[in-house]
Amino acid sequence: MRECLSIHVGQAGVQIGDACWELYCLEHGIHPDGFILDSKKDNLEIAKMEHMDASFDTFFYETRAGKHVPRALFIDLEPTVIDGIQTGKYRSLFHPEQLVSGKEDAANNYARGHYSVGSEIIDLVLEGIRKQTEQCSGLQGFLIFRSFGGGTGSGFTSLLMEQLSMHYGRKTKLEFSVYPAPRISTAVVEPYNSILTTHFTLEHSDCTFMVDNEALYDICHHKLGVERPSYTIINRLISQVVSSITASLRFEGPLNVDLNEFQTNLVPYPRIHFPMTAFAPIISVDNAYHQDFSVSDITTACFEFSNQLVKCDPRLGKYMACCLLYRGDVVPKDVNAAIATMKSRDSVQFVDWCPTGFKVGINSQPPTVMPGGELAKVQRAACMLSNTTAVVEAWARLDHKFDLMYAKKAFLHWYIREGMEEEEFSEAREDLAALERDYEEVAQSF
Ligand SMILES: Nc1nc2c(ncn2[C@@H]2O[C@H](COP(=O)(O)OP(=O)(O)OP(=O)(O)O)[C@@H](O)[C@H]2O)c(=O)[nH]1
Ligand SMILES: [Mg+2]
Repeated sequence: MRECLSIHVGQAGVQIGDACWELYCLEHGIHPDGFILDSKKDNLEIAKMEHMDASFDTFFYETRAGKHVPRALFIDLEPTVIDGIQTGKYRSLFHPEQLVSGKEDAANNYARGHYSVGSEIIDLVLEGIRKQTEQCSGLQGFLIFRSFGGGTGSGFTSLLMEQLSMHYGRKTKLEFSVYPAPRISTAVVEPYNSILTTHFTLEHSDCTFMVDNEALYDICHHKLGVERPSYTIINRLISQVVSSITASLRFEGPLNVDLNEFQTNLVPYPRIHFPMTAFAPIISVDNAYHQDFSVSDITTACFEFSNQLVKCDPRLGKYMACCLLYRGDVVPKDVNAAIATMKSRDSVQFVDWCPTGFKVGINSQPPTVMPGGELAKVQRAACMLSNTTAVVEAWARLDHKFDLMYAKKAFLHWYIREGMEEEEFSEAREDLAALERDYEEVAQSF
């Protein structure tokens, strides 16, 4: 067994978690109460008897009564977002101990999440994690979901990551992190929180998949025709991407490639661990009629700016690695042809120390969509994970915003008041400058 424990931190982490678990349940035929849908039950029983596909045990554990419980923990420093889950459609899916909340939030302040408020709840959270890991026979690692910009998402997560490294040694830690977007965020200090948390988690995180709210907002607006996309809609799109990335851990198949293998290919140096994600097709129910997307179409689309989940221009950078995760009705012959076409394009440049290899996984399960959602049901989809030096653009943008405020020492007193020292700001900022330089260096030719 290679179990994964998902940890959802702060509002963004919890709400994205809500969307992900809803989708996982639909994909595996698990009812909101945790029981397997009747129509599938017999098949599953047979499958289990033949030791076949019960692969989703990596993400769910089964109680003696036959209920499937997510291997997950939801954490927020204040109660309202978690209350939403406790009163929502999937309320009975989780054990109450999996939903941990405190009384007051971190008020967009990294220092409150990491020190004052966060430190009060950390033991309870670690105890919750310990209980979840007791249900595992061979824990593979942790998947951590959070925003960079929130006080809890930034501050508490970095506290938690340190603790996880301490207690669980080298167990893999993968992150899904929301990159702040001025258009939909409310806090001016998000660049501070983002830089601080990136610095303090850099050595604890093995791989961070960033999703940029600005990019997601635009995708929902332009591709799904939603005037003002809500978090619910944005999170559903994120859940599709998360599902594609985790599918190899939850389903079996001959062409399935384990996430570990992708990771090995994606991260050439420990610090250069922020692959960009792209997803295709993203098509609304209204527009899907009569459209068919070939393997070639979806592969090409993954290289298009409008399908990227982080705003940066890959034509300005070089690729270090490129992984394509297909699901649905996809055969290797078509994939090879599509990749050959992409490789011949001038816009797709690899660093010269890296073979222009593409790692490919195919999962035969077609994507599932949420009933009543905006996304159309399609027969096949692709998710591209690429480590490109172009993401340095995203860091440079944040660093610049940090500098503007920091030059005036604006808002610093809020952090100092909660026990932080100014040196931590300059230390974090210097580290991010070093990260920018690291990216420039790997792009250089010999
Ligand atoms: N994609 C997405 N982004 C979100 C969601 N909720 C909040 N955000 C973004 O997350 C950032 C704010 O962080 P939150 O996660 O709300 O904050 P928190 O972690 O709860 O921390 P505090 O409330 O400060 O204690 C902003 O950039 C928001 O745009 C969500 O459900 N989905
Ligand atoms: Mg909050």
